[in-house]
Amino acid sequence: MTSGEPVTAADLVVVANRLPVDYEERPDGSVGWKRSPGGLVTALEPTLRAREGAWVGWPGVPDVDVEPFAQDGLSLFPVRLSAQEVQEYYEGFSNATLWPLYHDVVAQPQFHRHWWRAYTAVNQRFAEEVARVAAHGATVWVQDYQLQLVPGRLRELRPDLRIGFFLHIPFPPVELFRQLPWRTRIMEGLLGADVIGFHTDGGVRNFHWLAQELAGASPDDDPESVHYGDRRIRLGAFPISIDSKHLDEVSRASEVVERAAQVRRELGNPTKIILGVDRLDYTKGIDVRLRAFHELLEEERVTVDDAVMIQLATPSRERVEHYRQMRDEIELSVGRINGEYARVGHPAVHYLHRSLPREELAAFFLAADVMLVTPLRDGMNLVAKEYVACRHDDGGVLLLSEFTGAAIELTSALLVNPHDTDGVKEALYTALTMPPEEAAKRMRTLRRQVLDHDVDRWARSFLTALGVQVDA
Ligand code: GDG
Repeated sequence: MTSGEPVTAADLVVVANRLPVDYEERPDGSVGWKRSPGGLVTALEPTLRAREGAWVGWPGVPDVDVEPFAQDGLSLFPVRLSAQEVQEYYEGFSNATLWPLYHDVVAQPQFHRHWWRAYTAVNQRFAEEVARVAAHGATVWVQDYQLQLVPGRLRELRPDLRIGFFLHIPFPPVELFRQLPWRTRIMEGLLGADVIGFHTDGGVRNFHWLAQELAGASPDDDPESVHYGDRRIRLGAFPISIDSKHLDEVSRASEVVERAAQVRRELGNPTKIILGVDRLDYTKGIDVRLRAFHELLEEERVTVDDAVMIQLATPSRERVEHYRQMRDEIELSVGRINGEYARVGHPAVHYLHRSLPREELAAFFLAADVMLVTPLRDGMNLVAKEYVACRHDDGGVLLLSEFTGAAIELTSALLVNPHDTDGVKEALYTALTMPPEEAAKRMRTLRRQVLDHDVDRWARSFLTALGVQVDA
């Protein structure tokens, strides 16, 4: 137990690397908070507000001391990180060690002891802050790979808490995880939780094996549980989703429908619009789809009058070296394709390296005849689900990598192996030439899945497993 009584009556505490708001220093010198409306906030907000909810996280800017504050009935507790910690714990260990390792080593993970030390120190700080704010017997829900040591540290500080952990990225195959010099410490950290959630059964299986192999956990009659010390820990697949009904409504708004038609006109009314929307990340396989499109143009199976491609790439992790390199490579490919196949006023690939407002994104989804989602590895991939939610007209074809969590649910998409360039190319051609009746049939099936399984259902099922009473 930490010294002293908890400073709040918070009985449900979410812990994530980032707060749901970003600290902002404006050009005129004033400071304030900007909402960063991720799916997680949307999913958890109602439950957090209905209870005495709190959120612990980093405000997104280094070296600022911010007092806890309340916003719309939710208590926010900022955790301070120095610029060096951001570099070593966040950009280093989280994004240049764990991220590539957990995504099947699609880039080489870097192992540095000083990054690990920063990761442990920051995880300890998060755990201490939660221990300070959580009410006696409260439920704590820890999010994602940046905070895997928090459950263990927190249990030492506050054995009275009920602790859940959810991993938003894949939990890797056994042989890959075993490369990590600090593998046992990570497993012990995670095993501090009462419920550990993954997107897929594959993650559960990998974890189940490693918990026994590395941390000495023992199996239970239930294949989704392990025993560790005197506790029984529940493991489970909880595939995350989106606010499907809301997005469906957004995409039906007349401004969005009109904007989608305008996008098509602005592109010169091509027969087909092909779309990719991603954070600019080497796991997303943006190069894979550019190659497939390039080859179809080369083979003269499509022309720029038949099909144009739009690639929206949201800037991401620009200080990490792998990301800088990949951006250069993608921009080189786009330049090359346009150099060879564009006509003046008619680029083959329209490439935007920026973030767009949600309504604009919905209009692009609605305009796109073919949506390309080709990650080499992805925990879930929400973009695929967002595309489906926007197609209230049952139009459009989703081409989806088998290596996404989403592929397990969205089986009526055209599933592809992103490592197989010929396969992706043929699937893209199939998508471009698919009879509308077949496309609509597939889309109707996809929509049933996405509309029934929304993010609210995800949050409820996890919290119920954790023993939280969730109102109907
Ligand atoms: C991680 C896991 C898992 C993108 N561009 C813009 C924009 N976006 C939004 C999308 C979508 C989100 O960003 C990206 O979510 P993803 O799921 O596709 O990917 P990650 O960021 O890698 O997320 C992933 C997820 O966590 C949840 O557990 O699915 O596997 O890697 O919502 O729409 N949003 C706006 N403008 C843009 O330009 N407004």
